[in-house]
Amino acid sequence: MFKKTTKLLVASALVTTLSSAAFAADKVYKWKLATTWGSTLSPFIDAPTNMAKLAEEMSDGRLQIRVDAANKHKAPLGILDMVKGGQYEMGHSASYYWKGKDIETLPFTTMPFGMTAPEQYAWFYYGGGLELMQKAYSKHKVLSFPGGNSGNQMGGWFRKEINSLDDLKGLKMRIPGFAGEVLAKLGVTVTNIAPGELYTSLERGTIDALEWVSPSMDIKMGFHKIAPYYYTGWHEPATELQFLVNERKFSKLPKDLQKILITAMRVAAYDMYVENYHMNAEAWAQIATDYPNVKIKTLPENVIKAMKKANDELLVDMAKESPLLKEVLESQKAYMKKAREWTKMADYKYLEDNL
Ligand code: PYR
Repeated sequence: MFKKTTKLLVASALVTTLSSAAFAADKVYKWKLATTWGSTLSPFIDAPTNMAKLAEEMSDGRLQIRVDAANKHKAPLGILDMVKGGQYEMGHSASYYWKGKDIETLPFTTMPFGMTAPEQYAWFYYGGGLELMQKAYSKHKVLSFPGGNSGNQMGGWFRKEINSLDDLKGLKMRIPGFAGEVLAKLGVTVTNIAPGELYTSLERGTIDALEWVSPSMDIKMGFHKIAPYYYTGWHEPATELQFLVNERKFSKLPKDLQKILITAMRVAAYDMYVENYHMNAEAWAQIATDYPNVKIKTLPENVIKAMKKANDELLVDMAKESPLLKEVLESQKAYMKKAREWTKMADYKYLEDNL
């Protein structure tokens, strides 16, 4: 009798364990992601959209992520707050947009005169950058992952030519991130404006100049119709977007779905970088054929020199703000020094010899 009861108990415990395992494997997680980008803002919007599609396919429908574009949630620059607060499980944006709230998150997008995209990706994945980014976001109980890179950006659209440092004084320009700090030090009135309002702000004269991305995304915005001077880049050599994930929600996902999510983010990020390169090549060719009035310019040497000096001074100040910032800036500097020697030998020398 005792034996029979024990057997029954064991059998029923087994059934319970198996059915709860089956239940866990069947459970569908329905998440939401808020992004800074409008629903047609390719290729930025493609990174979260493709990531969600991949995650759903790889999980056989167990992880479903709805992507809400800025037109839906109406808070394009409030992504960190919404993920931190748990209204959204995930976000997709650019870390430097919340430099006013948490300066420690600024360096993970891009830095003026800093690393190029391949250098920065190497730093993120193999040079300790990803760990430092998680450290910076841990106080918000948010995880952060690379979310796609624009590569080297153009310096922006100006209504008037910049011939001297005096031309910068009093200029009103939309430019986010550390580059905004550099220009502010040289007398520019700097502001950040969400992508959806850029054209109107320039058209109405709220700003005199702006930088957005590069031909891939700029031409469709129509800036060339109202600001003919298109400057070459110095300020954003490798703009990395970020996926943000609410840490508590992530910890509740089964291990396999966590792995699927991380893989989907990494694949989608890489794909956006490549897609943007392709779109740039097409749009750059289009400028030559369709928009001959666009005037491609480079800032005068003395202006670039002054920007570099301001940048170096501001980096010294920034490193004093917190031990973590000091660690991040030192890590970026050391990594760039090492990687740049190879970039010069590989890409630069190749182009020099074969152009
Ligand atoms: C910008 O806001 O300017 C970006 O490049 C993301």
